[in-house]
Amino acid sequence: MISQLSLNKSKQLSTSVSLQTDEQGAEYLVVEHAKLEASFSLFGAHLLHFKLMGQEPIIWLSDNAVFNTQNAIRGGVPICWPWFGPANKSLGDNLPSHGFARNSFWSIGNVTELPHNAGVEITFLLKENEQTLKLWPFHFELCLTATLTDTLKLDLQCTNTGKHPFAMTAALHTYFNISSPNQCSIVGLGEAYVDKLNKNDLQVFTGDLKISGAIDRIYSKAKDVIFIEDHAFNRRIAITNTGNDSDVVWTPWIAGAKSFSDMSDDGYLTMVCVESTITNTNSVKLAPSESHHLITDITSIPQ
Ligand code: TA6
Repeated sequence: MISQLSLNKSKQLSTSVSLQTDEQGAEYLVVEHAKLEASFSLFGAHLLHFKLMGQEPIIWLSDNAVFNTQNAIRGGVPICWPWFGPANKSLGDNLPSHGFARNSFWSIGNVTELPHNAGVEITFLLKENEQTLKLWPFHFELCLTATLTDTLKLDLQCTNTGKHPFAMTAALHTYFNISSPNQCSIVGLGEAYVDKLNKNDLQVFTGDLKISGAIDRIYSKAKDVIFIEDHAFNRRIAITNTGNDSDVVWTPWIAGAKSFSDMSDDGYLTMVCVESTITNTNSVKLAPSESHHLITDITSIPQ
């Protein structure tokens, strides 16, 4: 399933879900179900793999991904929280890009086999600890609920468990597996975007997005479903994002792929990120005991 890893089963958690460990003792959840296969790293509650039987994987993972439980894993669905992109300078220097959730050890909440053999639902939990409090002085609980059926739904619930309000930005930073850029287009994006590769200029956008070069764009939230149309894989991937204020599209393209040691030089040819994001610091402010859900719901529709 994950060729980059050599795993040993340590515990069967349910009919289709097992806890496995790699040679360094890092823990993974592996799902082997009649309808689907999937895997997660508990480091980051990071979905690494999702594939429906009879289809190409929906989620992309770098051939050169590093599993050292220190750096974020390249590919899958990194959970970027409590900030998206670089940290606010007021928090200090040398803070990790995209927050600390993807570089933290999460615990397993519940593992549930769904009725009628429909799939599985797994929850992962993270709360503040000594390391997170050094980076970000707030008490919180994160609960990622992964519902794996013939669709993939990731729901990140963020709860303020402290006595002080906090603002957050975030991303479910999904790397999608595609046949090749010239066989794909992205349809249904918002009508304006900030172009991070062009002085953060605000651009008006209509029509389908072709993938023919580096892209790093923060789109206004889509009005409805976003589709990745993949003519060579004969499928449309339908992406419904909720609780987000924007959708980000990113591909590093040739130069970017070359710059990442954890991505092969041609890795850009089989991936594109379409992310469910909260990028405006004014969008989500949680008072004590308040919660927010950031969700991405992904379906593959054969054509
Ligand atoms: O979501 C797009 C982005 O913010 C890009 O600017 C690029 O930095 C990408 O995320 C990957 O970030 P990472 O820290 O995972 O290398």
